Parts: sequence; C-alpha cells; structure tokens
Amino acid sequence: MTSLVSNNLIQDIDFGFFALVDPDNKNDSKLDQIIFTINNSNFSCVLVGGSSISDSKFNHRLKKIKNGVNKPVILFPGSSNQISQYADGILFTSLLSGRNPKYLIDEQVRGVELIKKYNLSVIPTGYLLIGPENNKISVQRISGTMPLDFNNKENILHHALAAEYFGMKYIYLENGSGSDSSIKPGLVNYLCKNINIPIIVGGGIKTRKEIQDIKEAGARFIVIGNLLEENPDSNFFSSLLD
Ligand code: 1GP
Repeated sequence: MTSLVSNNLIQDIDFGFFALVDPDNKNDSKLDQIIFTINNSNFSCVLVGGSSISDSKFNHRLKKIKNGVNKPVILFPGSSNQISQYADGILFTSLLSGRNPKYLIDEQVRGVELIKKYNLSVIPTGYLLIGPENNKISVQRISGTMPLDFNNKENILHHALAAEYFGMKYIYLENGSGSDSSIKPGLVNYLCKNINIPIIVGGGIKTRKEIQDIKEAGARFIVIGNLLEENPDSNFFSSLLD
C-alpha cells in the first residue's frame, strides 16, 4: 500500500506563499473574492483551517474552495473535525511547543481514519507557537499552551531539532493569527543554520518589508491569513507577492 506521507505537493517549491483561509462563516460574503485573489496572485497553494467552526457548513466551504482554486488545497486543521475530502493534502501538525496531549497526539489519532479514507497527502509538520507570554493569541487560548519565549533561541532550536529527529518534514513557526508583530528574521536565520528541514513562517505578516526580511532569513514558505481575509484585493496581492 502506498504511504500517504509525502510532501510532494510543495516539496519542489524553492520559496512560496501560502494563503490561509478560515473555513468558518466569517468569510462567506467574500469567499469568491478570496478565491479570485488566490488564483490571480503569487500564492503557491491555499491552507484551510481555523481554531473552530461555528456552524455545519465546513465541507460546503471546502468544496467551494477546492472547486474554485486552481492550486493545491492543504488542510491546516484546528482539530480533527476539520478534515475534508475536498482537499489535496494536510499539514499534519503536532503542537510541539506545548505539552497538551490533545494537540500533541490526541487530535491526530482522531483524524487518521478520515485522512486515510480521503487519501490526503500527509505533510508531517512540527508546529511551534512562538511569542512573549502576554501575547494572548487564539491558538494559545484554544490549545491551553504557552508559546516558546522568542528570546530563547536555543530552546526553540531544541524543539525544532526534536521535530527533525522525529522525521517531520517542516517546522511551522507560528506567531499567532492576527498578531501585531511577526516572527523575527533573526530567529528564522538562526534556525535555518542549525536544522535541515525547511521552515514555514506565519502570524501577523502584513508588509513587504516583513516578507522580504523573513524570506531573506531563509524561510521556505510565508503564510498570509488575516491580511488576505480583510482585504482580498487581487491588485494589492499581485504587487505585494511579486
Ligand atoms: C495563522 O500563521 C497564520 O495560523 C497566519 O497568520 O492570519 O496573521 O496572517 P495571519
């Protein structure tokens, strides 16, 4: 039987952008525009996921995204309830920065049956929540875990190396959706020099300068969520992600 564990949806991309779309109802009125902008700007693929779904239309929205987007659709689920057949793959994350078994392994075990059934490409990813302790971001609130102190680079490196030694294919440095700040390029650069798997960076990225600095620091992928959802203007994103 062929293994689903592969990163072939994104492994050949030297550098790229992920659009992140929350499959909750907050995007319903602008989902068409979001899809248009993803298709007409330099996004490599779309991640779909959020902290929670407040209604029963998750699959309906996924179907709309999958049918509308001409790029890979990769699930980035906030829980095992966010697994759909209307996707190409899944970032199979474990929240390694925390010590809550629910997000380290429980939700993953709950999700595998559907992942197998839907034959989703699995992209094993070490998910590290980074930030100052008073940064009350939603993933921190929902996961019930504290982020790693962004000043303690050595501790972050040790978590990233643990992910690498587990065989995970990517590290996702998460600064929290809608954060005021973003991951510091110095941290990305330090990790890139000391680990052998690519880094995904997301959370609070809004400007060309942040994008350039994080890219130059060595990130493989940059995730943009809120900025796209708040202003899904294809001209803006064509020039931002040129
Ligand atoms: C959140 O890293 C992503 O999981 C994206 O963050 O919504 O702030 O772009 P933003």
